[in-house]
Amino acid sequence: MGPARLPLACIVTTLIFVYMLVHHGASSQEVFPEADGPAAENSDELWLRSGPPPRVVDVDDYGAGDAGGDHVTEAFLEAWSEACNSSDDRSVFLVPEGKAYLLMPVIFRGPCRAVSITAMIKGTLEAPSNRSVWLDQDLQEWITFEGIDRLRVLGGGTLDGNGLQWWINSCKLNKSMRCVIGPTALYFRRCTHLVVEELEVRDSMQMHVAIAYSWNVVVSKLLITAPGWSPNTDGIHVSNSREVSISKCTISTGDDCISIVTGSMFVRVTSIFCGPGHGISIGSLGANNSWAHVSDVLVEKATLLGTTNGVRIKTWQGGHGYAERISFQDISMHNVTNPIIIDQNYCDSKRPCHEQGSAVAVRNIRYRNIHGTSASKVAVNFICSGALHCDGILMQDIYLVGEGRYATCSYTNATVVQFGYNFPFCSAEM
Ligand SMILES: *[C@@H]1O[C@H](CO)[C@@H](O)[C@H](O)[C@H]1NC(C)=O
Ligand SMILES: *[C@@H]1O[C@H](CO)[C@@H](O)[C@H](O)[C@H]1NC(C)=O
Ligand SMILES: *[C@@H]1O[C@H](CO)[C@@H](O)[C@H](O)[C@H]1NC(C)=O
Ligand SMILES: *[C@@H]1O[C@H](CO)[C@@H](O)[C@H](O)[C@H]1NC(C)=O
Ligand SMILES: *[C@@H]1O[C@H](CO)[C@@H](O)[C@H](O)[C@H]1NC(C)=O
Ligand SMILES: CC(=O)N[C@H]1CO[C@H](CO)[C@@H](O)[C@@H]1O
Repeated sequence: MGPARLPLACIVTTLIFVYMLVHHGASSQEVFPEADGPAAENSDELWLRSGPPPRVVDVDDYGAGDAGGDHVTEAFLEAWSEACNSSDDRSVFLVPEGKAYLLMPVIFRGPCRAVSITAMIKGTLEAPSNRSVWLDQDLQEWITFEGIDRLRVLGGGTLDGNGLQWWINSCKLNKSMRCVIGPTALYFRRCTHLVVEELEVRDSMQMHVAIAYSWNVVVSKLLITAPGWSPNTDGIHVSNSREVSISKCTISTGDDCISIVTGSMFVRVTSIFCGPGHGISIGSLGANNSWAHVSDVLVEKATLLGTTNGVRIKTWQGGHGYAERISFQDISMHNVTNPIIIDQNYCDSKRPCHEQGSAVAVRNIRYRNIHGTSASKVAVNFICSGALHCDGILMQDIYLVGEGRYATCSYTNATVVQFGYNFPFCSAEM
């Protein structure tokens, strides 16, 4: 950049800054209207109001406690049917404390007659370890809640996916194995006004918690754990859902702590501890030339420890659509390999991905107050597509140092605007 163009660049920079301040400052309330307080308050109002006590349906009353094998699952389904279609406004589906139940793949379906249902899981649910249970029937979920309005799932209990057999037979770890999709431990599909809180989900076969085609969702205080080497064990996976709030979760797995993929809008992620794992990801998006979109995501107050990525946006070449208005702020990184990364050339297939003429657009991405240590030299890395450059990346008050060496910023095909004190500083492309 020549000296004559420098003042112009400063003016442009300042204008963009003022624009973004006004834009973000004014809109943060509007942008995330339901995701935080309001949803929870409305729900509590409904559930905690005085009136007749809720109908409590205990799975042990249907023989779950002393049955074996498939009978446990039948008992759970009978109890669910009773709770779901209770003529009382409120019902509780209870899994009592101090017991473990071996539960086969099961779908708890709505719509329900009860106005609101609380699935109170106090005991432990164990998944069968034999993979044939899923593979023989081509199933990809363990416990699913589907098509339910005003469901709360909570209680302090544990869901144990017993995933070891899936991990050691994964084609990711052993190239001679056939690639199969493993089940998700806890799946929510087409749920509205959903609350999921205070549960432990561990050792899932593949993803731990998935939220799909849902609206107005509050997830909090989950403890999600699996070994750092377990393949594809994402913590919380959000797709095709809007107004989702995820807060106060501790996630240690072998893949993304949180992944947010296509069809997701107005997602707020607050106070997350992540590590080990692959960090907090938007994407991947645009695989197989697909159209994808994610917008209005806020990730704030996260701590990442020893993860392979910190905050990441990943898109495949050849895709279409966009990832836009995404903010990452107040994040602390400790020994993270790629603390800040956008990768528009993401490729997770056995065959190499060749260059293509289209890309998922990545624009209006903000990084603010992110500090800590990088395990690799390149702490900030924007690998953008020649087909469609990353547009409107704002960096403000970034401070990332290497473990015992300098950290750098590297970017290609991106427009980066920097404010405040930034280290490493991203200098223009040579
Ligand atoms: C609730 O009742 C409806 C109507 O009888 C029925 O179709 C539905 O399957 C029931 N739901 C459950 C979970 O039993
Ligand atoms: C798993 O289940 C299949 C089919 O039910 C059975 O043939 C196989 O022996 C079981 N494997 C183990 C390790 O129990
Ligand atoms: C990979 O799988 C093959 C059989 O499919 C097995 O013989 C081999 O020991 C496995 N390798 C490792 C490293 O586990
Ligand atoms: C892309 O399509 C191929 C062939 O249909 C399929 O095998 C592969 O799993 C797909 N990849 C993704 C990431 O969906
Ligand atoms: C940092 O991470 C690297 C690789 O992820 C690891 O080898 C190293 O031991 C870690 N350092 C500390 C101080 O934890
Ligand atoms: C470094 C790099 O990959 N730069 C690419 C940016 O995009 C243009 C096309 O717009 C390519 O020609 C460059 O190679």
